[in-house]
Amino acid sequence: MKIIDVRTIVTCPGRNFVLLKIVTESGLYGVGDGTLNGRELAVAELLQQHIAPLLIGRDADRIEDIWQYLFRGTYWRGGPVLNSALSAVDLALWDIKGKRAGLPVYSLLGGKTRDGALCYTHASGESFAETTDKARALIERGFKVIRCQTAIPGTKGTYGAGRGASAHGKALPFEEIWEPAPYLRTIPRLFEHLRSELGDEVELFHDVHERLTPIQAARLAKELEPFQLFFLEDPLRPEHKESFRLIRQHSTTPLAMGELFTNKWECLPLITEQLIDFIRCDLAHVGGITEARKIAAVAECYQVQTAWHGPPDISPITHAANVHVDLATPNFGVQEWVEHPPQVADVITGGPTFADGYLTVSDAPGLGCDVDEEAAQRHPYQRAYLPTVRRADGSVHDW
Ligand code: GCO
Ligand code: MG
Repeated sequence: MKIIDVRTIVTCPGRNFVLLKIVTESGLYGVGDGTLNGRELAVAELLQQHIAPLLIGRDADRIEDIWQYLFRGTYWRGGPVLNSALSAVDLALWDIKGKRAGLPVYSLLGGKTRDGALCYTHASGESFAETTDKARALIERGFKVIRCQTAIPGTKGTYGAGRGASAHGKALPFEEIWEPAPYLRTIPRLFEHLRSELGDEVELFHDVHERLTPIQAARLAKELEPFQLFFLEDPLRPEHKESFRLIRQHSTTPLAMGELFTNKWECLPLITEQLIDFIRCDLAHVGGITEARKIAAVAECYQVQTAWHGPPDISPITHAANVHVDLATPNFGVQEWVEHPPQVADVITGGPTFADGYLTVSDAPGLGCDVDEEAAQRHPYQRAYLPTVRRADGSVHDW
Protein backbone atom coordinates (compact mmCIF):
# COMPACT_ATOMS: atom_id res chain seq x y z
CA MET A 1 0.00 0.00 0.00
CA LYS A 2 2.54 2.56 -1.12
CA ILE A 3 1.84 6.26 -0.65
CA ILE A 4 2.03 8.00 -4.03
CA ASP A 5 0.71 11.49 -3.29
CA VAL A 6 0.29 13.78 -0.27
CA ARG A 7 -1.76 16.95 -0.72
CA THR A 8 -2.21 19.74 1.81
CA ILE A 9 -5.50 21.60 1.51
CA VAL A 10 -5.84 25.01 3.17
CA THR A 11 -9.38 26.30 3.09
CA CYS A 12 -11.73 28.71 4.88
CA PRO A 13 -15.37 27.66 4.58
CA GLY A 14 -16.28 30.00 7.46
CA ARG A 15 -13.13 29.06 9.40
CA ASN A 16 -9.60 28.13 8.39
CA PHE A 17 -8.72 24.46 8.16
CA VAL A 18 -5.49 22.68 7.20
CA LEU A 19 -6.45 19.31 5.76
CA LEU A 20 -4.39 16.48 4.31
CA LYS A 21 -5.10 13.89 1.69
CA ILE A 22 -2.75 10.88 1.52
CA VAL A 23 -3.23 8.87 -1.68
CA THR A 24 -2.01 5.27 -2.09
CA GLU A 25 -1.09 3.33 -5.22
CA SER A 26 -4.41 1.47 -5.16
CA GLY A 27 -6.27 4.77 -5.41
CA LEU A 28 -7.45 4.48 -1.82
CA TYR A 29 -6.90 7.72 0.08
CA GLY A 30 -7.29 9.00 3.61
CA VAL A 31 -8.08 12.45 4.99
CA GLY A 32 -6.53 14.14 8.01
CA ASP A 33 -6.66 17.45 9.87
CA GLY A 34 -3.76 19.49 11.28
CA THR A 35 -5.50 22.83 11.82
CA LEU A 36 -3.65 25.00 14.36
CA ASN A 37 -5.85 28.01 15.02
CA GLY A 38 -4.03 31.26 14.20
CA ARG A 39 -0.87 29.52 12.92
CA GLU A 40 -2.40 27.47 10.11
CA LEU A 41 0.13 28.24 7.39
CA ALA A 42 3.08 27.10 9.50
CA VAL A 43 1.58 23.60 9.62
CA ALA A 44 0.58 23.72 5.94
CA GLU A 45 4.11 24.63 4.81
CA LEU A 46 5.62 22.01 7.08
CA LEU A 47 3.36 19.34 5.63
CA GLN A 48 3.88 20.38 2.04
CA GLN A 49 7.57 21.22 2.03
CA HIS A 50 9.06 18.87 4.59
CA ILE A 51 6.73 16.00 5.41
CA ALA A 52 5.08 15.12 2.09
CA PRO A 53 8.43 14.17 0.46
CA LEU A 54 9.19 11.86 3.41
CA LEU A 55 5.94 9.96 2.94
CA ILE A 56 6.09 9.19 -0.77
CA GLY A 57 6.87 5.50 -1.33
CA ARG A 58 6.23 4.52 2.30
CA ASP A 59 3.79 1.76 3.27
CA ALA A 60 0.58 3.46 4.49
CA ASP A 61 -0.19 0.44 6.63
CA ARG A 62 2.73 1.12 9.00
CA ILE A 63 1.11 3.85 11.09
CA GLU A 64 3.19 3.42 14.23
CA ASP A 65 6.44 3.29 12.30
CA ILE A 66 5.57 6.42 10.34
CA TRP A 67 4.57 8.15 13.59
CA GLN A 68 7.93 7.28 15.20
CA TYR A 69 9.79 8.26 12.03
CA LEU A 70 8.15 11.68 11.88
CA PHE A 71 8.36 12.37 15.63
CA ARG A 72 11.79 11.03 16.54
CA GLY A 73 13.33 10.94 13.11
CA THR A 74 13.24 14.72 12.63
CA TYR A 75 15.59 15.31 15.59
CA TRP A 76 13.77 18.67 16.22
CA ARG A 77 10.68 17.17 17.68
CA GLY A 78 7.41 18.08 19.30
CA GLY A 79 5.51 21.29 19.87
CA PRO A 80 2.19 22.37 18.40
CA VAL A 81 3.32 22.98 14.82
CA LEU A 82 5.24 19.74 14.29
CA ASN A 83 2.70 17.66 16.17
CA SER A 84 -0.31 19.15 14.38
CA ALA A 85 1.33 18.09 11.11
CA LEU A 86 2.02 14.66 12.61
CA SER A 87 -1.64 14.47 13.69
CA ALA A 88 -2.83 15.21 10.16
CA VAL A 89 -0.71 12.36 8.82
CA ASP A 90 -1.82 10.00 11.59
CA LEU A 91 -5.54 10.64 11.06
CA ALA A 92 -5.21 10.15 7.30
CA LEU A 93 -3.36 6.84 7.81
CA TRP A 94 -6.03 5.52 10.21
CA ASP A 95 -8.64 6.55 7.64
CA ILE A 96 -6.80 4.55 4.97
CA LYS A 97 -6.42 1.54 7.25
CA GLY A 98 -10.14 1.56 8.00
CA LYS A 99 -11.10 1.88 4.35
CA ARG A 100 -8.73 -0.92 3.44
CA ALA A 101 -10.21 -3.19 6.08
CA GLY A 102 -13.76 -2.10 5.27
CA LEU A 103 -14.22 -1.16 8.95
CA PRO A 104 -14.88 2.04 10.87
CA VAL A 105 -11.87 3.21 12.88
CA TYR A 106 -13.62 2.51 16.23
CA SER A 107 -13.74 -1.13 15.19
CA LEU A 108 -9.99 -1.18 14.49
CA LEU A 109 -9.46 0.25 17.99
CA GLY A 110 -11.18 -2.73 19.61
CA GLY A 111 -14.82 -2.00 18.88
CA LYS A 112 -17.51 -0.04 20.69
CA THR A 113 -17.49 0.07 24.46
CA ARG A 114 -20.61 2.29 24.42
CA ASP A 115 -23.41 3.23 22.02
CA GLY A 116 -22.74 6.97 22.01
CA ALA A 117 -20.29 9.52 23.39
CA LEU A 118 -21.72 11.81 26.09
CA CYS A 119 -21.29 15.28 24.65
CA TYR A 120 -21.04 18.89 25.81
CA THR A 121 -21.18 22.22 24.11
CA HIS A 122 -20.94 25.86 25.19
CA ALA A 123 -23.39 28.35 26.71
CA SER A 124 -21.71 31.76 26.62
CA GLY A 125 -23.39 35.05 27.43
CA GLU A 126 -22.79 38.74 28.04
CA SER A 127 -24.80 38.38 31.25
CA PHE A 128 -25.87 35.65 33.67
CA ALA A 129 -29.35 35.79 32.12
CA GLU A 130 -28.00 35.27 28.60
CA THR A 131 -25.78 32.33 29.67
CA THR A 132 -28.78 30.82 31.50
CA ASP A 133 -31.08 31.23 28.49
CA LYS A 134 -28.51 29.60 26.22
CA ALA A 135 -28.01 26.72 28.65
CA ARG A 136 -31.78 26.25 28.87
CA ALA A 137 -32.03 26.07 25.07
CA LEU A 138 -29.26 23.46 25.03
CA ILE A 139 -31.02 21.37 27.67
CA GLU A 140 -34.11 21.45 25.46
CA ARG A 141 -31.98 20.15 22.58
CA GLY A 142 -30.96 17.20 24.76
CA PHE A 143 -27.55 18.31 26.10
CA LYS A 144 -26.81 16.77 29.49
CA VAL A 145 -23.46 18.52 30.06
CA ILE A 146 -22.91 22.24 29.36
CA ARG A 147 -19.85 24.49 29.60
CA CYS A 148 -20.87 27.91 30.94
CA GLN A 149 -18.99 31.17 30.43
CA THR A 150 -20.00 34.77 31.04
CA ALA A 151 -18.60 38.22 30.40
CA ILE A 152 -16.85 39.70 33.43
CA PRO A 153 -18.19 43.13 34.38
CA GLY A 154 -15.64 45.91 34.01
CA THR A 155 -13.34 44.01 31.63
CA LYS A 156 -12.92 44.27 27.87
CA GLY A 157 -13.70 40.96 26.22
CA THR A 158 -13.77 37.70 28.17
CA TYR A 159 -12.70 34.28 26.96
CA GLY A 160 -15.71 32.33 25.79
CA ALA A 161 -18.16 35.24 26.03
CA GLY A 162 -19.55 37.08 23.00
CA ARG A 163 -17.15 39.98 22.50
CA GLY A 164 -13.86 38.12 22.65
CA ALA A 165 -15.06 35.27 20.49
CA SER A 166 -16.44 37.61 17.82
CA ALA A 167 -12.97 39.06 17.38
CA HIS A 168 -11.87 35.97 15.38
CA GLY A 169 -11.10 36.86 11.80
CA LYS A 170 -9.85 40.41 12.38
CA ALA A 171 -6.63 41.38 10.63
CA LEU A 172 -4.73 41.67 13.92
CA PRO A 173 -5.45 40.09 17.31
CA PHE A 174 -8.18 41.68 19.38
CA GLU A 175 -6.75 42.69 22.78
CA GLU A 176 -8.84 41.84 25.80
CA ILE A 177 -8.32 43.39 29.22
CA TRP A 178 -8.73 40.91 32.06
CA GLU A 179 -8.29 41.09 35.83
CA PRO A 180 -8.42 38.14 38.25
CA ALA A 181 -10.32 39.87 41.06
CA PRO A 182 -13.59 40.58 39.21
CA TYR A 183 -13.29 37.20 37.46
CA LEU A 184 -12.95 35.34 40.77
CA ARG A 185 -15.92 37.25 42.20
CA THR A 186 -18.11 36.63 39.16
CA ILE A 187 -17.73 32.91 38.39
CA PRO A 188 -19.06 31.47 41.69
CA ARG A 189 -22.01 33.88 41.41
CA LEU A 190 -22.64 32.68 37.85
CA PHE A 191 -22.89 29.06 39.00
CA GLU A 192 -25.04 29.99 41.99
CA HIS A 193 -27.39 31.68 39.53
CA LEU A 194 -27.30 28.77 37.07
CA ARG A 195 -28.07 26.20 39.75
CA SER A 196 -30.99 28.25 41.07
CA GLU A 197 -32.42 28.63 37.54
CA LEU A 198 -31.60 25.21 36.04
CA GLY A 199 -31.67 22.88 39.05
CA ASP A 200 -29.21 20.15 39.98
CA GLU A 201 -29.73 17.56 37.30
CA VAL A 202 -27.88 19.08 34.36
CA GLU A 203 -24.08 18.80 34.50
CA LEU A 204 -22.42 22.22 34.36
CA PHE A 205 -18.81 23.33 34.24
CA HIS A 206 -16.46 26.19 33.42
CA ASP A 207 -13.30 26.72 31.33
CA VAL A 208 -10.72 28.94 33.07
CA HIS A 209 -8.53 28.90 29.94
CA GLU A 210 -5.22 28.69 31.81
CA ARG A 211 -5.50 32.15 33.40
CA LEU A 212 -5.11 31.71 37.15
CA THR A 213 -2.27 31.39 39.63
CA PRO A 214 -2.25 28.23 41.76
CA ILE A 215 -3.81 29.84 44.84
CA GLN A 216 -6.42 31.69 42.76
CA ALA A 217 -7.35 28.41 41.08
CA ALA A 218 -7.54 26.65 44.45
CA ARG A 219 -9.85 29.39 45.76
CA LEU A 220 -12.10 29.19 42.72
CA ALA A 221 -12.28 25.38 42.82
CA LYS A 222 -13.17 25.54 46.52
CA GLU A 223 -15.80 28.24 46.13
CA LEU A 224 -17.42 26.32 43.26
CA GLU A 225 -17.83 23.13 45.33
CA PRO A 226 -21.47 23.83 46.37
CA PHE A 227 -22.45 23.97 42.69
CA GLN A 228 -21.12 20.47 41.87
CA LEU A 229 -19.23 21.18 38.68
CA PHE A 230 -18.67 18.33 36.23
CA PHE A 231 -15.11 19.69 36.12
CA LEU A 232 -13.10 22.88 36.20
CA GLU A 233 -11.25 23.10 32.90
CA ASP A 234 -7.64 24.20 32.37
CA PRO A 235 -7.21 26.27 35.55
CA LEU A 236 -3.44 26.77 35.16
CA ARG A 237 -0.90 27.41 32.44
CA PRO A 238 0.41 24.18 30.87
CA GLU A 239 3.94 24.96 32.10
CA HIS A 240 2.91 24.57 35.74
CA LYS A 241 1.82 21.00 36.17
CA GLU A 242 3.24 20.71 39.70
CA SER A 243 0.89 23.50 40.83
CA PHE A 244 -2.11 21.23 40.40
CA ARG A 245 -1.04 19.69 43.71
CA LEU A 246 -1.95 22.93 45.42
CA ILE A 247 -5.45 22.96 43.93
CA ARG A 248 -5.97 19.35 45.01
CA GLN A 249 -4.97 20.21 48.60
CA HIS A 250 -7.87 22.62 48.82
CA SER A 251 -10.74 21.29 46.76
CA THR A 252 -12.73 18.29 45.60
CA THR A 253 -13.98 20.03 42.43
CA PRO A 254 -12.96 17.66 39.60
CA LEU A 255 -10.21 19.04 37.36
CA ALA A 256 -9.60 18.74 33.62
CA MET A 257 -6.49 19.75 31.70
CA GLY A 258 -4.66 19.19 28.47
CA GLU A 259 -5.78 21.01 25.32
CA LEU A 260 -2.36 22.70 25.05
CA PHE A 261 -0.34 19.52 25.59
CA THR A 262 1.29 18.16 22.48
CA ASN A 263 2.52 14.73 23.60
CA LYS A 264 1.86 11.95 26.09
CA TRP A 265 4.83 12.75 28.31
CA GLU A 266 3.37 16.15 29.19
CA CYS A 267 0.24 14.42 30.48
CA LEU A 268 2.11 11.95 32.67
CA PRO A 269 2.59 13.68 36.03
CA LEU A 270 -0.98 14.94 36.11
CA ILE A 271 -2.28 11.44 35.43
CA THR A 272 0.12 9.35 37.49
CA GLU A 273 -0.23 11.61 40.55
CA GLN A 274 -4.02 11.74 40.04
CA LEU A 275 -3.90 15.53 40.00
CA ILE A 276 -6.65 15.68 37.39
CA ASP A 277 -9.84 13.72 36.69
CA PHE A 278 -10.10 14.32 32.94
CA ILE A 279 -7.35 14.49 30.32
CA ARG A 280 -8.42 16.60 27.38
CA CYS A 281 -5.75 16.66 24.69
CA ASP A 282 -6.51 17.71 21.14
CA LEU A 283 -6.25 14.90 18.59
CA ALA A 284 -5.21 17.41 15.91
CA HIS A 285 -2.26 18.64 18.01
CA VAL A 286 -1.14 15.74 20.21
CA GLY A 287 -0.19 13.31 17.46
CA GLY A 288 -3.52 11.94 16.33
CA ILE A 289 -5.27 8.71 17.23
CA THR A 290 -1.99 6.87 17.80
CA GLU A 291 -0.96 9.19 20.64
CA ALA A 292 -4.47 9.62 22.06
CA ARG A 293 -5.04 5.90 22.57
CA LYS A 294 -1.74 5.62 24.47
CA ILE A 295 -2.71 8.57 26.68
CA ALA A 296 -6.11 6.97 27.28
CA ALA A 297 -4.47 3.67 28.24
CA VAL A 298 -2.19 5.32 30.81
CA ALA A 299 -5.13 7.35 32.12
CA GLU A 300 -7.18 4.18 32.55
CA CYS A 301 -4.59 2.88 35.03
CA TYR A 302 -5.13 5.93 37.24
CA GLN A 303 -8.92 6.31 36.90
CA VAL A 304 -8.57 9.46 34.82
CA GLN A 305 -11.19 9.80 32.08
CA THR A 306 -10.83 11.28 28.61
CA ALA A 307 -12.46 14.53 27.49
CA TRP A 308 -10.78 15.25 24.14
CA HIS A 309 -10.75 18.84 22.96
CA GLY A 310 -13.50 19.49 20.41
CA PRO A 311 -13.64 23.22 19.57
CA PRO A 312 -14.94 24.61 16.27
CA ASP A 313 -11.39 25.42 15.13
CA ILE A 314 -10.64 21.79 14.33
CA SER A 315 -12.41 20.27 11.36
CA PRO A 316 -15.16 17.61 11.35
CA ILE A 317 -12.40 15.10 10.52
CA THR A 318 -10.85 15.53 13.99
CA HIS A 319 -14.30 15.61 15.57
CA ALA A 320 -14.99 12.26 13.89
CA ALA A 321 -11.63 10.91 15.12
CA ASN A 322 -12.54 12.02 18.66
CA VAL A 323 -15.75 10.04 18.59
CA HIS A 324 -14.13 6.92 17.07
CA VAL A 325 -11.67 6.93 19.98
CA ASP A 326 -14.42 7.79 22.52
CA LEU A 327 -16.53 4.83 21.45
CA ALA A 328 -13.64 2.40 21.83
CA THR A 329 -12.22 3.79 25.09
CA PRO A 330 -13.38 2.22 28.37
CA ASN A 331 -12.32 5.25 30.44
CA PHE A 332 -14.01 7.78 28.16
CA GLY A 333 -15.57 10.66 30.12
CA VAL A 334 -17.15 13.29 27.90
CA GLN A 335 -16.69 14.76 24.42
CA GLU A 336 -16.66 18.48 23.59
CA TRP A 337 -18.44 19.28 20.34
CA VAL A 338 -19.22 22.62 18.76
CA GLU A 339 -21.21 22.81 15.55
CA HIS A 340 -19.48 24.28 12.51
CA PRO A 341 -20.92 26.97 10.24
CA PRO A 342 -23.09 25.25 7.60
CA GLN A 343 -20.73 26.12 4.71
CA VAL A 344 -18.10 23.77 6.21
CA ALA A 345 -20.19 20.92 4.75
CA ASP A 346 -19.48 22.29 1.22
CA VAL A 347 -15.87 21.18 1.71
CA ILE A 348 -15.86 18.45 4.38
CA THR A 349 -18.55 15.80 4.61
CA GLY A 350 -19.06 13.39 7.48
CA GLY A 351 -18.34 14.01 11.15
CA PRO A 352 -20.27 13.15 14.27
CA THR A 353 -24.06 13.20 14.60
CA PHE A 354 -25.69 14.58 17.76
CA ALA A 355 -28.88 13.16 19.24
CA ASP A 356 -30.25 13.39 22.77
CA GLY A 357 -26.98 14.33 24.43
CA TYR A 358 -24.75 11.80 22.66
CA LEU A 359 -22.50 11.75 19.60
CA THR A 360 -22.20 8.90 17.17
CA VAL A 361 -20.31 8.34 13.92
CA SER A 362 -21.36 6.43 10.85
CA ASP A 363 -20.31 2.82 10.29
CA ALA A 364 -18.60 3.80 7.04
CA PRO A 365 -15.07 2.42 6.65
CA GLY A 366 -12.30 4.66 8.02
CA LEU A 367 -13.20 7.95 9.70
CA GLY A 368 -16.29 8.43 7.54
CA CYS A 369 -15.27 11.88 6.25
CA ASP A 370 -14.33 13.25 2.84
CA VAL A 371 -12.85 16.47 1.47
CA ASP A 372 -13.94 18.12 -1.79
CA GLU A 373 -10.74 19.71 -3.08
CA GLU A 374 -12.46 21.82 -5.73
CA ALA A 375 -14.90 23.21 -3.19
CA ALA A 376 -11.96 23.90 -0.85
CA GLN A 377 -10.42 26.15 -3.52
CA ARG A 378 -13.58 28.21 -3.64
CA HIS A 379 -13.02 29.08 0.05
CA PRO A 380 -9.46 30.42 0.22
CA TYR A 381 -7.55 30.93 3.47
CA GLN A 382 -8.19 34.17 5.38
CA ARG A 383 -5.64 35.35 7.90
CA ALA A 384 -7.14 35.27 11.40
CA TYR A 385 -5.68 35.51 14.89
CA LEU A 386 -6.95 34.43 18.26
CA PRO A 387 -7.40 37.32 20.71
CA THR A 388 -4.66 38.20 23.21
CA VAL A 389 -5.01 39.41 26.80
CA ARG A 390 -3.46 42.20 28.81
CA ARG A 391 -3.94 43.09 32.47
CA ALA A 392 -5.32 46.54 33.33
CA ASP A 393 -1.74 47.84 33.73
CA GLY A 394 -0.92 46.88 30.14
CA SER A 395 1.14 43.75 30.85
CA VAL A 396 0.65 40.59 28.81
CA HIS A 397 -1.47 37.82 30.31
CA ASP A 398 -2.56 34.39 29.03
CA TRP A 399 -5.59 34.30 26.72
C1 GCO B 1 -12.10 24.79 24.38
C2 GCO B 1 -10.95 25.66 24.05
C3 GCO B 1 -11.08 26.44 22.80
C4 GCO B 1 -9.79 27.20 22.50
C5 GCO B 1 -9.56 27.21 21.03
C6 GCO B 1 -8.33 27.98 20.63
O1 GCO B 1 -12.14 24.37 25.50
O2 GCO B 1 -12.92 24.53 23.52
O3 GCO B 1 -10.50 26.35 25.16
O4 GCO B 1 -12.18 27.26 22.79
O5 GCO B 1 -9.86 28.50 22.98
O6 GCO B 1 -9.46 25.89 20.61
O7 GCO B 1 -8.10 27.85 19.27
MG1 MG C 1 -10.69 24.98 26.82
